[in-house]
Amino acid sequence: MDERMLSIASHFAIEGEIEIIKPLGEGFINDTFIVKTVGDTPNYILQRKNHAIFPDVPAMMDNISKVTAHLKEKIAAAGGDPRREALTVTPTVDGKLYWQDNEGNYWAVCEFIEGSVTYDRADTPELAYKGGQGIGRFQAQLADFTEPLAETIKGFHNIRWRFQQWDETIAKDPMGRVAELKEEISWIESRREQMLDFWKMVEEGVLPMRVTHNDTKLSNILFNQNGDVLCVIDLDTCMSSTSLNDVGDALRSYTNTGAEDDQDLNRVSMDINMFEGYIKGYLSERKASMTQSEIDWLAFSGIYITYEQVLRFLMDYIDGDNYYKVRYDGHNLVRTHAQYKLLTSMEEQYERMQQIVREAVK
Ligand code: GN1
Ligand code: MG
Repeated sequence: MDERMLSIASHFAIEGEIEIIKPLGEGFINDTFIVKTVGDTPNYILQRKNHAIFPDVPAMMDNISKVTAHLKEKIAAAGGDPRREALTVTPTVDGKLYWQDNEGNYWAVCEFIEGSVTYDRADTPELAYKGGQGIGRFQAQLADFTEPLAETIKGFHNIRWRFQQWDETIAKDPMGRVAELKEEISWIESRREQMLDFWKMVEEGVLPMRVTHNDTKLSNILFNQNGDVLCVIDLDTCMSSTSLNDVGDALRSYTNTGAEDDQDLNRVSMDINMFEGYIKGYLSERKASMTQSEIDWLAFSGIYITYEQVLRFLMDYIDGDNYYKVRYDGHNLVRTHAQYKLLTSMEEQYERMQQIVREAVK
């Protein structure tokens, strides 16, 4: 086994004897490993947290620790299993939430939840319903969480801040790519005011701030063998924001008939049945505590976050692929095109989306 990985893992309060450490999954940001132990002791997830993207990893781990403690209280009170339905952070042997190696990398560990299933794509509206229920419940469980949370990534879903980064990146044009991207850039510019108008409602308090997850794509949800949501994972971006961001990001992922980086745009569109499933599942947990403004803008949230994702992929392409991990040259541009196709499909179906929300809240 990789001696270096073993030595990193040895700094954490891991029960039992380590059998193997292997890479896991395809996160775009962190490096993730599974740590298997011999016999009945738990297995673990070991992650190198991307310090370039999360400038204050200690503050991020502190957020995660507080949020999971709160979730565990709620789960226990409802008769659930706190160790399976919320993440359990495994501290270092000296009680810290992370360990820093001599190259400055930050590492963190949590328990692996056995018998859980993840999906990369939603195949049925029932799965979308369950996913919506899962995030709705997550937000509801955190509704009375009042401690301040650190902002782990500045302006994460704040389009005003994203435009500032965007304008700077376009002006710099470090790879000389701007000239050949006239059409793609016009996709962003033509919707700038509309998106700023939406964000203004967050800035002015028309849309309330809540504790949100901010990265609610399908693969960040663990399901159990019965197909119910077990646990919401990847809490790195848990902060306060509008609850609509969590719905929007989930819609971007659950409703897509193609892949996020599909090369065949004919495969990409928004499946309205998945939309309906997700919205109904979400409302089943959250309807009672939503404001009218949140309900009114629920359908638009999918458009907002998908637009933001087009901007982020395109901006990273222009910048020279420094943020997202890419598997091939031009990967971020392929992602841009695929997400733009999804955006236009949502825009075309927006009226029907609004109608579904209106009927579901009746
Ligand atoms: C990233 O961390 P991961 O791979 O779950 C990104 C999300 C994007 C997503 C696109 C911290 O998610 O915002 O929507 O890729 N996370 C961060 O798949 O930037
Ligand atoms: Mg993430």
